[in-house]
Amino acid sequence: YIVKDNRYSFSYVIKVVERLVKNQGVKILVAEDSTTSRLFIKILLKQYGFEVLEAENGQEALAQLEADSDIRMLITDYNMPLVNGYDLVRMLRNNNRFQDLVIIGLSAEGDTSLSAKFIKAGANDFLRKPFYHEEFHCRVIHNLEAQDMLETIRNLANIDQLTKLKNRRHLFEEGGQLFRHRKADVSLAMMDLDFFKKVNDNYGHVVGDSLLELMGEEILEAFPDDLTCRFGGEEFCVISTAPVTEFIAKVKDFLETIRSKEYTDAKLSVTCSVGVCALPMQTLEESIQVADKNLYEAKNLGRDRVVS
Ligand code: GH3
Ligand code: MG
Ligand code: MG
Ligand code: MG
Ligand code: MG
Repeated sequence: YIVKDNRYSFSYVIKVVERLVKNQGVKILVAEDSTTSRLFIKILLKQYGFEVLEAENGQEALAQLEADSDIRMLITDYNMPLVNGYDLVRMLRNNNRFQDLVIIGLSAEGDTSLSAKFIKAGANDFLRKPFYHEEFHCRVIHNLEAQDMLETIRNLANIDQLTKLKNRRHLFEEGGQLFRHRKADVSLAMMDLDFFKKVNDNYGHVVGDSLLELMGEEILEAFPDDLTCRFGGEEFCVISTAPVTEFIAKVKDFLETIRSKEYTDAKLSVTCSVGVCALPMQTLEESIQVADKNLYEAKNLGRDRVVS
């Protein structure tokens, strides 16, 4: 399949081989009622290294997508019994869970308005049957690559590269939403490592950075269900929708955990001071202000504690 066509340049062949490796284990669902058409698409996708799942109609496809969140792409025919491809795409795009699913619509020649229908409903791309293998391959790959790039960009925009926690930009976006659409408790903790400057002064910035990285891991582990961010420097912010007392208990457990361990090759001891805003505030900004005031007090009272 790769070398058969001598129009391909060497660098293109290399790219295809890399892609074959990358495609291993990537799941694609093919929704198509025609058995021959489904088999044909399946064979092509398998040649490219993909794992292929099949559905005979839109209803079956929806059930499979709901049961398996690892499915990256849906290739769907238009005319199918029970639920057609267009209605399937509309249902999927109305559900937040399926926003990142890559969708390619398919339909037989003659249905000229269907491509517009599919794309308007939220499909990423469209192919008319019958199609050339090369075009099919390119569209599948290009759409997956675009999705990968989007994912990379999203991560770069929202994640702090050192600690792997969410960054400040994401905090204000997501945290702001949490406050605006709040149903019950929203608590916020501002955390600041104690005497962190000494770590840098005594052991250097590289060790300081490693310690921050490890603190990121500890915070992710201690607050798996909460919004965990690096606010800046050695300050972190956690926003939780758990009941306030439960949240404060978790913060205390976190302080106990880091207090009892040694970090990096330098076997560093580290503690942290925390200010919690447990009041039902209207906005994220107000909540941060209260938490900051409590953090300041925690520092003044001798550090390594929570003030709420
Ligand atoms: P306190 O207990 O009052 O919070 O003392 P502190 O030394 O932690 O407080 P201060 O805010 O004065 O110092 C924080 C230090 O954190 C200053 C800065 O050198 C260090 N820091 C901030 N960001 C980074 C980083 O990304 N890497 C490293 N290595 N150090 C950082
Ligand atoms: Mg059909
Ligand atoms: Mg600080
Ligand atoms: Mg300080
Ligand atoms: Mg500090």
